[in-house]
Amino acid sequence: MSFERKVIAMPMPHRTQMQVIKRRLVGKEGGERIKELRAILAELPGYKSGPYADIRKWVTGQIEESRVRKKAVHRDSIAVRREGAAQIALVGPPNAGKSSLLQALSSIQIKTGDYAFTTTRPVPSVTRIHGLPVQLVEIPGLIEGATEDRGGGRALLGVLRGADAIVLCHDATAPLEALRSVQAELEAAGIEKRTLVAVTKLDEAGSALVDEVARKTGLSAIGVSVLDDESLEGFRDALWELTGLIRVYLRSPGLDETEPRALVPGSTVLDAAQSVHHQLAATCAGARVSGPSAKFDQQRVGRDHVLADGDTVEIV
Ligand SMILES: Nc1nc2c(ncn2[C@@H]2O[C@H](COP(=O)(O)OP(=O)(O)O)[C@@H](O)[C@H]2O)c(=O)[nH]1
Ligand SMILES: [Mg+2]
Repeated sequence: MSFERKVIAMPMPHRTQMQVIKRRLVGKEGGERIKELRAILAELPGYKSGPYADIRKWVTGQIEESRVRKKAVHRDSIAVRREGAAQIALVGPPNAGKSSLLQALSSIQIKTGDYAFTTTRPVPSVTRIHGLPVQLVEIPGLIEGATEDRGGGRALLGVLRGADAIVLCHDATAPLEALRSVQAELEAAGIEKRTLVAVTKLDEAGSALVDEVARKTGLSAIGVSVLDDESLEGFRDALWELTGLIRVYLRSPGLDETEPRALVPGSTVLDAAQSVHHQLAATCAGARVSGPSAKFDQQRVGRDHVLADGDTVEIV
């Protein structure tokens, strides 16, 4: 039985009760939110009037709202189950080399072809970057008029909305207008995410093109060719940077991790402990930190110490 559950069963002012309920709902969406709301409803005293009746009414209303939202979300998206530390969508005109990139970065087999619309559904694939899994999702042929749902574009835009970041793929041998129309589509749909332009098939063009694309799009750009392993490594690094996450190596008694954990920037020692187990967070008094956020190796810090990318953290 969780801490929150016990709290809700105790008599307490209804204002506090409301706060507890809201805290239980933080971060819960769709079916998960509805399930939690139902559980809360079952735990509430069944008074027909007074503050508890108001709370019941609020919870019931939330169930209904969540149901409507769940349906709307489902209609407008082709669900892509999230996996890994972050989800990055690969967008671009047909033939931009999206499937080839996905294939080069992971072990899955994807159809590629010289003709348009080889791929018709979003294709997710997990790639490991610096020891952490990152999900890449190829968004097939997002074309002009997607916001008006041409080519099933609206569902694809829904997937983009859910992604953490976007890679715009531009074929080095194609005119820039093709990319511009994709950019315009994203703008029209109000999608603003961290974005990187991948100038693909760089083996067929000079690297000066990368700067030109960056200048003309106003975005950072990186050149890549599936035929050049070094460029693929550089692309991986750029993808990690795009996630905006930090990598932290955690050590604590009974926890022997060789792979790092991904945390959001600004995470503290306490957040790191929490990512392992709330028990560890509860007993965490601080840590010994080595790496970019430490003044020296094994620096003893408190639980509020803010971590940085590449830190090694020994919870104490
Ligand atoms: N020379 C070269 N050709 C590539 C590269 N990446 C993809 N291609 C070719 O470009 C065509 C379209 O690639 P594909 O990955 O299917 O594009 P998508 O429609 O964006 O998924 C295929 O014929 C690929 O072989 C690359 O880095 N260099
Ligand atoms: Mg494809």
